[in-house]
Amino acid sequence: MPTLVIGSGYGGAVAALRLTRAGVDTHIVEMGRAWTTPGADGRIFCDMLNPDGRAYWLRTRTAQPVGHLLGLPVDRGIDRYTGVLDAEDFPGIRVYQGRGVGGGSLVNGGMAVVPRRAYFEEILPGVDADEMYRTYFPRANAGLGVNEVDPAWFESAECYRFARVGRDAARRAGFATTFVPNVYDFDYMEQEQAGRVPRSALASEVIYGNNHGKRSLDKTYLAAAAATGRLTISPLHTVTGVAPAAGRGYRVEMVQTDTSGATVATKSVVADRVFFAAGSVGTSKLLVAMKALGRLPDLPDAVGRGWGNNGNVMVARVGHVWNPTGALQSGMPVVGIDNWASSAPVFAEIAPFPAGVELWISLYLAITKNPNRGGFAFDQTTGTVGLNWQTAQNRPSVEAARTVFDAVNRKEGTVYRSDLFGVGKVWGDDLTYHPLGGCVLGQATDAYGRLPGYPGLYVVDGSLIPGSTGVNPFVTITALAERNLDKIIMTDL
Ligand code: FAE
Repeated sequence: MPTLVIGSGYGGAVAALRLTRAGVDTHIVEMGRAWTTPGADGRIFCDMLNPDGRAYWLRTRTAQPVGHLLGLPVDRGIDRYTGVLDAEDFPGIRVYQGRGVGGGSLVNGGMAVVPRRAYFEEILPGVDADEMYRTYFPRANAGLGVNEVDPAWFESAECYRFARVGRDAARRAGFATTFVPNVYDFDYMEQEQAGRVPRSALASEVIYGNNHGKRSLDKTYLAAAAATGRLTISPLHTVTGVAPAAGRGYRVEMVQTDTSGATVATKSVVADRVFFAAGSVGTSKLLVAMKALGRLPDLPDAVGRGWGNNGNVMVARVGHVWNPTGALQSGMPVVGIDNWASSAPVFAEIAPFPAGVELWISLYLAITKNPNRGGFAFDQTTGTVGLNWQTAQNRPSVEAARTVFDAVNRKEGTVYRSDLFGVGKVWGDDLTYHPLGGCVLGQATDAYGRLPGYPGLYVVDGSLIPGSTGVNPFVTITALAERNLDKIIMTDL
């Protein structure tokens, strides 16, 4: 019986590579589709200016992170389809996640950031930081194909005018800025800027997928795992239940859907080992439901707890007419404002606004140190799992971000935009790209992601991280998965 992995994002891809390389036949079950075949327009993914069904997971209307412009809603009707970006709505927050073979790597901005060591030690004190920074962060960066923008090219590239404008304003207000590595191939991007190859990052492609240039997991970890000949992937299969099987192993139940989301079959298999890699929300929802329904009754009470939004908050400033941000903007951010070493820590990426026309908008996604945490709970009446998180819990993030951007505005003589996140709404405080936690390492699991009481069940994704990493999270998720898989393969297999 093969080992089963639920989900094909960072945790799932690392598990698949390390298990198959260790000689273990591995089967990934992934609810989204395999993004390998082009649509009628010849492209696999649609761009941000012309979203269609491929953009969103089972929605009939787009749910854009920046949902307004000049106070008017910008969302539009689309076909209901198993699209690549899920905007999952909970009462206090909208959580964006990738859906498809490759998980979040299909839709994210590719920013590959190793967390500050002191903060990593603070959030995961039980993990040997020496080992992480010596072995596993470098291994993750190599496996992910991380590269850096050429600083000289950056200074002259038309597509990074917005980033230079944002950087210079931050510096004038006294803040440090830093280049941020990325998994997008910068050689390819230079060719895009020069007009020699089809454009992707420079054609408003990012959160609905990139047709070129991006080293998403299907091109890195998952491709390497497939090359072993030991990996099987079942896309458009959603796991709905996991419980001990009669005899040994675990029975895993799933539904197969078509691209309209309709069920075409229900299936169940028995696996000796199951790795939960459905992401912070997906893994937490499954485990909380299994505990509440008495299918995995001995799971620790810590399952479902310790969820956070990585302190995400978005904000934008109005630029000066004489200092344009550029009609052509790369979808991949490469500069961050680093004010972490302050009493209100902020690490803010200078984000593109790739509308294709000049808008003088400086947009930021701030990562802050928000101590508030939410939790998942099973609702007996609906039979679903909800997330207890109130928008007001994001206030510390807004306050921290305000210290930075008030200072920038003061220095520049500029103001916030209040037309992008709603009418008269300055802060994008009710959405996150970085769900973390819900099955925290060393609390809901042992020190390596094993679920106590259930030998052969493991958690391997962002749900292990207690709500915050202080930077964009996928390098941390990948490195931690590498560490845990090393241990699990050595001692359990
Ligand atoms: P994830 O990548 O979400 O993978 C989970 C997989 O499991 C998905 O493919 C799901 O479809 C699948 N799944 C869920 N439930 C089930 C089920 N029941 N049955 C079968 N399959 C299931 O999890 N992070 C960065 O570090 N840098 C960035 O620049 C960045 N930008 C982002 C931009 C956007 C728009 C978004 C949405 C995220 C961004 N992130 C970024 C966050 C990053 O993508 C995220 O932390 C990781 O993808 C999480 O990795 P996991 O392995 O935890």
